[in-house]
Amino acid sequence: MGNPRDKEGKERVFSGIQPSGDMHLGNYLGAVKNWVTMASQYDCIYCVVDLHAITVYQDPKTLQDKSREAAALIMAAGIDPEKSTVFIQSHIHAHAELTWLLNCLAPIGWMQRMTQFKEKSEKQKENVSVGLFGYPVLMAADILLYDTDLVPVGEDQKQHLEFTRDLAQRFNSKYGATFIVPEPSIPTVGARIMGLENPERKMSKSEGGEGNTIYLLDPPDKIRKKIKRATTDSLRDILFDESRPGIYNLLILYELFTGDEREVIEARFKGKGYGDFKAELAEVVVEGLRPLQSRYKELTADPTYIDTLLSQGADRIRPVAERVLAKAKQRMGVG
Ligand code: AQP
Repeated sequence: MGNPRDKEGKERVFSGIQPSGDMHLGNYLGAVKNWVTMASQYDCIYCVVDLHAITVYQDPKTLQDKSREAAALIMAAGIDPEKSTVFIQSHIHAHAELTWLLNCLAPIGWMQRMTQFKEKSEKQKENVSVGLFGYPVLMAADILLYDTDLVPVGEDQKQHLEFTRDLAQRFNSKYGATFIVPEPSIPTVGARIMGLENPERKMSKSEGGEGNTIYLLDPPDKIRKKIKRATTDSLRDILFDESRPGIYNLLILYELFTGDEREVIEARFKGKGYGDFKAELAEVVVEGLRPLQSRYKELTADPTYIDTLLSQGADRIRPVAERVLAKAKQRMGVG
């Protein structure tokens, strides 16, 4: 069933990325690549969620730069801003306003069960803000504001999407049908990319050292160096064996960039050493990122161009958010 508010009858997809650092291969292979695939089939809204990023401290100037960089990278990866909507969350005030309305409806017991909050607050005990606790409510507002049908979610965001659904249903049953209850869309391909130095933990913007993460804008030599130094093990066979997290993670990268079958890859490297494999993987990653990097350069050659695209994106979608917000306020008797 198409979204009743989409002219072409396509279902609507919403997803976001935090500008909390430099975008990396995990973001690309686990999320953005799938966004590109979805864009041909759905009415897609992709949001750079700067309000989510500030739930932990961000240097203000860096945050502004990284927000634009993330938007440009999404477009460079293949999202056409004419066909999909790309915008910065804080450019549409309705996100913050709906968050407040939903805050007043979200039971604190539900919030206390959120595992991401437990993990993140454990890591930064001294500095846990109310905003970090309220992160799932802001995410619910993002999704519900656009009559979203589908939300692509990885393992780590499943609980937040379930929370969004519960909150939408709670609102609808208390105040009357207002929000579309979104469904999760589990990507058919995509993977959890692990760190290069510490393959036991996911590759991340904010965790692990420089050598742990391949950033989308890393120059070729940096990529080669990082892959060369990636942690493996003392064994020799190049096999997709999950019990060997280092080599397994590198093989996943090779698989995702080449699209080759696992048996073909294993056969290709039979009898070869880790050094040969890493050298070939590095070239595959360098070549795989080349088109994205050159498109990024073009898009950012004129520094005002991305801002123009982003303000057009926000202008196009703002009326949807305002209409849904007005309906929610009216239902609650606010205003
Ligand atoms: N290592 C990863 N493997 C696969 N997918 C990943 N994602 C993040 N890291 C990996 C996916 O990228 C999307 C956007 O993520 P986000 O901006 O919400 O940030 P995050 O999930 O909290 O992960 P980061 O990039 O490491 O940021 P920090 O360090 O700030 O927490 C999501 O769909 C996410 O699943």
